[in-house]
Amino acid sequence: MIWLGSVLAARAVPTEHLALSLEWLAEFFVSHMNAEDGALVSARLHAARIKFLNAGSTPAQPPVPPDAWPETAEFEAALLAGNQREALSVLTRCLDRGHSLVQAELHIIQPALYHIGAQWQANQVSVAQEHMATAIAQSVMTVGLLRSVLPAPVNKRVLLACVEGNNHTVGLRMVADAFELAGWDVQYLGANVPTVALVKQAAEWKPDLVGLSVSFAQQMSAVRAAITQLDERLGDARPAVMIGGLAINRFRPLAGVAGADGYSADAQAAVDNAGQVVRK
Ligand code: B12
Repeated sequence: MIWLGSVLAARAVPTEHLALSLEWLAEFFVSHMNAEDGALVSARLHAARIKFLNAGSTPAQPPVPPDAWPETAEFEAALLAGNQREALSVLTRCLDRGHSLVQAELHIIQPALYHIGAQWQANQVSVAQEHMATAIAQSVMTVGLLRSVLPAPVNKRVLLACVEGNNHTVGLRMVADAFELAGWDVQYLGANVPTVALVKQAAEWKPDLVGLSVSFAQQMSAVRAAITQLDERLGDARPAVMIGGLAINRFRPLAGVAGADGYSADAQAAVDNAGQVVRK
């Protein structure tokens, strides 16, 4: 590995390409090893990638999603300036033009936060700005939900949680909004939910679907623990489990390692796929 690194460095391969090669290695090992070992190797390569990028002189390029709407730049500028009023006005204009909240979240708020994350990683955006941006994004999403018309209930329940160790809640909140706006009853447990508490809540509320958000490969062990404990406690009555989040979007093979019933890449896909994932 060291030899490979020096050869590549000597040929002046861009930092971000080298970093990507660590992701490919992780994907390879995840698909060729047993689940737990693969997740372990993937987590170490992932940590190495972050260390490498942070140490490098060339910052990684921000992953700008191809489907970011033009309003994203304006929205992102408002977030970074701490201008909640302007951020809300961008969102409101989109909703007034007839776009659904979920589409606006996916095509404006998500790409804006991804771009802010890349700039944060490159030290171009401060921790304070990132925190402020996240807080404003969450506030305007709440306003957007409150002004959306809720459809008739479909009599399905979804329980949503970030697995133990995951503090990234905004994506899961988007998933919650998408289910709300599709008529589901939603319970959203937020960040870093202890597995024991999650299982207890599922046993008491009896959802049709449990959705778990995962940001880092090593959190797949929390997914596995949750599914094992749901199986032990509820047996055949265990709800279906759908997983999603940054970790899996970056390393798709992770979706298969913990025994979940399904995976979806984003909030809209989660709702679209739910019918197939939920047990009859
Ligand atoms: C805001 C933020 C934070 C905030 C989160 C606050 C909050 N309340 O959420 C705080 C400050 C807590 C934070 C902390 C950290 N963060 Co952070 N964070 C971000 C940032 C900038 C935005 C996250 C976000 O909201 N994204 C937008 C949402 C909408 O996208 P999403 O999460 O991918 O969600 C979509 C899909 O994934 C999917 N989905 C998500 N969940 C689920 C669940 C289900 C069931 C389904 C079906 C689908 C689904 O649908 C969502 C909507 O479409 C990202 C940048 C980025 N690229 O995301 C970094 C980022 C995720 N963070 C990162 C890091 C490194 C950290 C820290 C380790 C930093 C540190 N040194 O402390 C800690 C770890 C905390 C932890 N233990 O979880 C890295 C992760 C690197 C990686 N995994 O490769 C990123 C990518 C930044 C970067 N470029 O380096 N972070």
